[in-house]
Amino acid sequence: MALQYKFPKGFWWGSATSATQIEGAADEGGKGRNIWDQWHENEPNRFFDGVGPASTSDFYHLYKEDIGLMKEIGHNTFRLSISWSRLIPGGRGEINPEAVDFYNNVINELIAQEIEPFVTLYHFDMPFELQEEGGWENREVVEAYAKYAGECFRLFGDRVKKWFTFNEPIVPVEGGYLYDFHYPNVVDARRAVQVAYHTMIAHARAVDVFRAAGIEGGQIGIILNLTPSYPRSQHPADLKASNAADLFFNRSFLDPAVLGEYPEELVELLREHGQLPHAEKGDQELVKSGIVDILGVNYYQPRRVKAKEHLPNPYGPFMPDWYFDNYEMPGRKMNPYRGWEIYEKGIYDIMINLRDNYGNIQSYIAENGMGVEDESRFIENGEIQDDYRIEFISGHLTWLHQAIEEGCNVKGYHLWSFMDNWSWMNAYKNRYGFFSVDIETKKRTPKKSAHWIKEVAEQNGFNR
Ligand code: BGP
Repeated sequence: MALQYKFPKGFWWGSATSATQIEGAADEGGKGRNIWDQWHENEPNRFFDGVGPASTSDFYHLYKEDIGLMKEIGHNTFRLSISWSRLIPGGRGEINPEAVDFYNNVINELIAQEIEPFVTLYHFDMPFELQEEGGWENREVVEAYAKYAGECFRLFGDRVKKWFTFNEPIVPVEGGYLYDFHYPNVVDARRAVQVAYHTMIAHARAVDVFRAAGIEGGQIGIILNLTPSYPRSQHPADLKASNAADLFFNRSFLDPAVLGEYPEELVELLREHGQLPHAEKGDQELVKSGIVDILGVNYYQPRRVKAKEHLPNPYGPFMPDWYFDNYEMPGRKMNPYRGWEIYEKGIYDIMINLRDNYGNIQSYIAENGMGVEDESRFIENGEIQDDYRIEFISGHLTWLHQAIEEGCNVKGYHLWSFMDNWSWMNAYKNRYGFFSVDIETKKRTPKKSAHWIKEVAEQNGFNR
């Protein structure tokens, strides 16, 4: 019998992770320190249960078994990131040979198992020494990053063909410089804008270096958490609010990465408030040269927006959310175990937008997933019965399938995440994996969704 939702031949099925969240071995193998190691040391109480990044899920030691499990559940792709502070402790200078061995072993094992590595260069993990120099506020750090990227292409580009410069670059801007959930815990919109701008410049420099490296069959992209912005109503004030949120949180990276330039409206808004970042001569051309081949899309939840009810103090410091309030739409479907909205059609709306306004760029779902607190309450016969996750994934895949039917150029799906992992300040609070991880023993156990995705990958589709 024909499958109800059959995906195009060659569709990528896999899951996504990042170095700091899974590797552990934070002080092993010659790794340097990154901002997470340091922040946890300074303020352990800001992390859920006080748990830091020291050992996480221990992929550093268990990668071979993990890749075996990926194979078992039908993955043909796996998304991981390289830890800058592991490869180049301190961020500049000598390469750490133990890190080269580790990443070579991981990549070779993936390829031996016919699992395509999708590799991110930067997933929130600034080497601490470079943060001390100002991190992304300092243009010299951009050059250090370009060198690091070049080393990655040189060392691994013969085998890795799908590269991504950044994961969710807006998140360190929001977290580190606006809303206090990433180091360095600054709240200053002017500095946030500079950090965002330099991140994009760093992206463009890495793309330049990538082009110069001439990696045969290689493609380069960026991974953005595109959060569709839905207004409360069609009232002009709500529309304006929703447009502003879209400009700040989506288009500030999407437009330069895919179209090679910033939206004029965004530039105007910043100019109006005297918030334009410091730029250098030649930057416009540089941003143009950073146009990507491929785009990774992370989608968890939409942003519902209404016009600001109380006008902000015009004499206070400028903040992007001056322009909108979040709107708690009555009746919206919520993830009862995490508090985020679930809106499956958002994934379709993102794809239609990319098709119609961004040249139908080749894209992948680089993250989509459902975080759940304390999944042990769902154990039956020794296995977590995560039917809610199966429902979450299939709901999103149904809309992704619809987008593909309508001509969208989306080629794969990565669940966040392969296994439960350490999630920044939330540590192990929200569990996302196809496999659960006992954080003491590091034992992996498949959840019901692991068996389900195996079948989906093997049939290249599913019935609902
Ligand atoms: C995304 C990040 C991931 C991961 C995920 C889940 O924004 O790219 O690194 O952390 O969010 O987040 P949380 O554990 O806070 O639910």
